[in-house]
Amino acid sequence: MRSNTPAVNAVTVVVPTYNELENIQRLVPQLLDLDIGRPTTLNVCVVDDNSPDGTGAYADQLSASDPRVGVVHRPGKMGLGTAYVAGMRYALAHGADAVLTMDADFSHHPRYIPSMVARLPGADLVIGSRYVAGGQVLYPLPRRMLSRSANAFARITLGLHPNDCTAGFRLYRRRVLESIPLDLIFSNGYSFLIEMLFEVQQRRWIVAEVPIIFEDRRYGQSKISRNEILKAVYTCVRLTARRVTGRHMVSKTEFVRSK
Ligand SMILES: Nc1nc2c(ncn2[C@@H]2O[C@H](COP(=O)(O)OP(=O)(O)OP(=O)(O)O)[C@@H](O)[C@H]2O)c(=O)[nH]1
Ligand SMILES: [Mg+2]
Repeated sequence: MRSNTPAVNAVTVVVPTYNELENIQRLVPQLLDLDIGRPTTLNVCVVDDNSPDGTGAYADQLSASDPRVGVVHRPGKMGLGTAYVAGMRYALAHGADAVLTMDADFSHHPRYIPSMVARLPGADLVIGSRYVAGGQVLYPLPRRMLSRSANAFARITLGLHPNDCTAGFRLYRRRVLESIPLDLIFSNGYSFLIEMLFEVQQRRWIVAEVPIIFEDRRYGQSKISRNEILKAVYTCVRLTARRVTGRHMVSKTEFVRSK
């Protein structure tokens, strides 16, 4: 287990978006109004994939009126996993000590962010967790069952310890992201979350969970496809093979360093 846990001064919230105009109009102002405990500052990075509904253009307006808001534009819908990576890279390049990822649709409510930041001392990754005491999922039953099964499958096949392994509501310390060669993550969609957690656990970073109540989106449409289930299974199989063979991802820079 790794131990020393310095205080964080700057948190960047990464919000991937695809057609989330109604949500982003509400979410970003709420994020900027949050009190996450002085002297920690909060910045926002919207990663938009050229949303036809104008989410990206709206995010640009927010950015022009408040320097705490940044926008990463990508030319088309390229998947949630690479959107997270683009946002993480932006945040690290702009001096973030910690990076929080969340959905735009209020399933991850900003009200939980202060408790996630407060949990960071003593942890390297904090998960906004649906599956610890006090957590809950307010989805219709079939979606709840799907979510539970995906989570159980990932935990069992990969030996992951956290209760909620598929949550996108996460707060990573900078050093955690710097320890993982993000360019070598192979999962692009929602299974990116499973692969990232696997890499975090492999490196023995300390993971904490704080309970959240996950609500269904009120505005806009879901982007998750049936394909994501197959992709998650593929991710688990590929990572299991890596576990069994004892081969871990090594980036070119790590390789050079270790020679
Ligand atoms: N930039 C980018 N964002 C994406 C992409 N796919 C999904 N998102 C965003 O990722 C977040 C999660 O997507 P959702 O469609 O809410 O997925 P979900 O929460 O599993 O599904 P719902 O239950 O319908 O909400 C949202 O903020 C989306 O706008 C993508 O390809 N690119
Ligand atoms: Mg959602």
